[in-house]
Amino acid sequence: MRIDAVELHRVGMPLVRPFETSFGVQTARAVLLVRVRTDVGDGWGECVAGSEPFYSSEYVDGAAHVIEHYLAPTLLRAPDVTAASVARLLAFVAGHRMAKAALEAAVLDAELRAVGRSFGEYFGATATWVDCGVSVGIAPSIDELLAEVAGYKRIKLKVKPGWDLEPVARVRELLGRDGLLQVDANTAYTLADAEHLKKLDPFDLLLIEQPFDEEDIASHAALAQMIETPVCLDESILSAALAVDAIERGATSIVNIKAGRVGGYLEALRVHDICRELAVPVWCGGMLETGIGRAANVALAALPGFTLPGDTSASSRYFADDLTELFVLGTGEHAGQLRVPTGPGTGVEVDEAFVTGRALSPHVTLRG
Ligand code: OSB
Ligand code: MG
Repeated sequence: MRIDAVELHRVGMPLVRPFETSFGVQTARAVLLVRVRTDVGDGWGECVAGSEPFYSSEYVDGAAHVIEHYLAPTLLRAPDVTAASVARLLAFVAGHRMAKAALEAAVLDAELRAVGRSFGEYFGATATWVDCGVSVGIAPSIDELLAEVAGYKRIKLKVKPGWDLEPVARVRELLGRDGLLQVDANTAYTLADAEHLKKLDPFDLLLIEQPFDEEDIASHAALAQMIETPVCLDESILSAALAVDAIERGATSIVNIKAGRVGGYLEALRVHDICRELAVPVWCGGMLETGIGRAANVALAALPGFTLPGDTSASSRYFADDLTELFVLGTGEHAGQLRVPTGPGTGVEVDEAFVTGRALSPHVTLRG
């Protein structure tokens, strides 16, 4: 296809409750969306970068800048673009994976809508419903935390030094022995905390996610030798090649897959495929996505290697309203699950009036 224009939209999405992690408290998302206008139709992609460079080095203003000045001009100059060619076309820019992923997703959305195929079908989804987990921020008190954790297939607690053993013990007590429970430290510890983290062993956690720095594969491998709880990397897994490296070094025995973090859904598929070959379970991470990113994540989570519930929560967990139809948990046999969209592209429709009404600044249109 030929890309005629790339639009950048910034939308303010207030959160229904503050979301606290070891890197700070968030009360709203300033979402960067890209729309590609092509000769076969339009497509939308969501950039998962945060407003500030705390989870990763990427952030919204940086992503918008690199798209405007480097990435979009390249796609606009290319005579023929497909989702499968976007990563190669943009490889001359180092890093900026979340920015690249947003463009690739938009191109894929346009491409699939034009032929009436869904993301799930294109990805090779095998499930029609996916099990959902919920990520629970650091809460002001344990009682408030306990009030938040109902209805999901598994609970993930955000932890940091000073907020770990006690909340984990209390939630384990609430869930009972069979409840699926895991923790996410977002790099808040160092290897000097290994003895402390070992005290999590009796709580039978599914995994501990990213206790140490993004670059510190060696310490994760060392910790994995010292504790019973499986170590799972998030921030460190920036590509399929890095996933293989971390697995082979014993630093991660389960992998969190986030398409934005690895540069797009196509690289996310490669992470899935190689982990499946290596018999390493994967699960779908989340970045507080609107319906655009959530739809694509749910489709990804429907692949056969996603054997653990993902951070694919209902929209209402984060937002009172959304720029697409809401994702609502199923009932009965589908309690704690979300249905995989089957419509063309992401399978959700973007409400343009919502995008305009919540715009944080006038949108920018880039043309070739
Ligand atoms: O580490 O998984 C993370 C949100 C923003 C940035 C990083 C993370 C998260 C979450 C929320 O844990 C997951 C979700 O979208 O439900
Ligand atoms: Mg994480």
